[in-house]
Amino acid sequence: MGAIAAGLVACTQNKEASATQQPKDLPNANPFPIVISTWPHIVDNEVALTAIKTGDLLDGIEQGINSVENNPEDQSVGLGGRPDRTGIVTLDACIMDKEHRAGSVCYLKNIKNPISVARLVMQDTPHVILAGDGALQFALSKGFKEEELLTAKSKEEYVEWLKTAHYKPKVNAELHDTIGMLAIDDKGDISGGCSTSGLGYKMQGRVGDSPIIGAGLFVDNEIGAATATGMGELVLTTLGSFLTVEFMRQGMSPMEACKAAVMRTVEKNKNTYKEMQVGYIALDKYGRYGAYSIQPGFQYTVTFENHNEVFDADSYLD
Ligand code: SD4
Repeated sequence: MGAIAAGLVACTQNKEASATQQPKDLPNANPFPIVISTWPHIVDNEVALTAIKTGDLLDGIEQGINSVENNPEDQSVGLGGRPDRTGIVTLDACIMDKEHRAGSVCYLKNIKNPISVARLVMQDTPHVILAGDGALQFALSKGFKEEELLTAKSKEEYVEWLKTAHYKPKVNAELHDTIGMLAIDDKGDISGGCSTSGLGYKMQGRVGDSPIIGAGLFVDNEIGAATATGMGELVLTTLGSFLTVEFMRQGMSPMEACKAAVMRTVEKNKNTYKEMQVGYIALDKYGRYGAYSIQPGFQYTVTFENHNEVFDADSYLD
């Protein structure tokens, strides 16, 4: 078995991996840097990897996520994101770095790169979260330009949706709303980011898990990082990314930790989880990674030198 294949089996497919398995026992770790992201993001992960190799870790996270935010064909994030039920695109994003600093924006309108604004909140303000008009004013003061984010395609779908205005949030491989990205550089430092237009046709003013540190994203450079996708309300009420990192702190592998966090969601939402999707990806200090979701169909992308691949996450339901 090749080095890469061995690492992948150990990290993503070994459902039976013992909770006590130690990193030193793992065969052939993959080369650093490593970038992982929720959903298929081959091009964007490659952008991140290149930026990490030529610049630094945070540049990689920011530029990788910018690559999705700038793509009008991607209706999950930034330009072209699906609007709320009043037809307005509102964006949420957060970033967390190896120094345990964090920045976030919520309910940001008309600025297509919320992850970049979140980075500046982290670096240039005494705060972690800026919301709404304050976030917009801050972005403008930093030179960001306002633009219409609702593309013709997203508008057309929204107008169609208005005919019934039936709200049933659905998250699957075709219909998802978030990129969460985690990376470890060649020094073994970890950072991550998360950006979203939130659930399509959400109520006006709704903010999900994605900009909330501990819910949509958490990084602890001593342990690892995790990020979430899916029904934000369920991630918020279990602080799922924080929980996943804490499970890794207790000795679980990334995949085991993602599974344990999903199981917490299932246990706490016994009557509703069958209709809901929540998925986590995680990366640990040793470069191991894993993912798990409630429903099948959650995919994630793993990228390192000479390797860029989309995987199906294991899931609780078949
Ligand atoms: C939210 N977690 O706003 C996001 C949505 C998402 O794939 O991840 N969709 O609740």
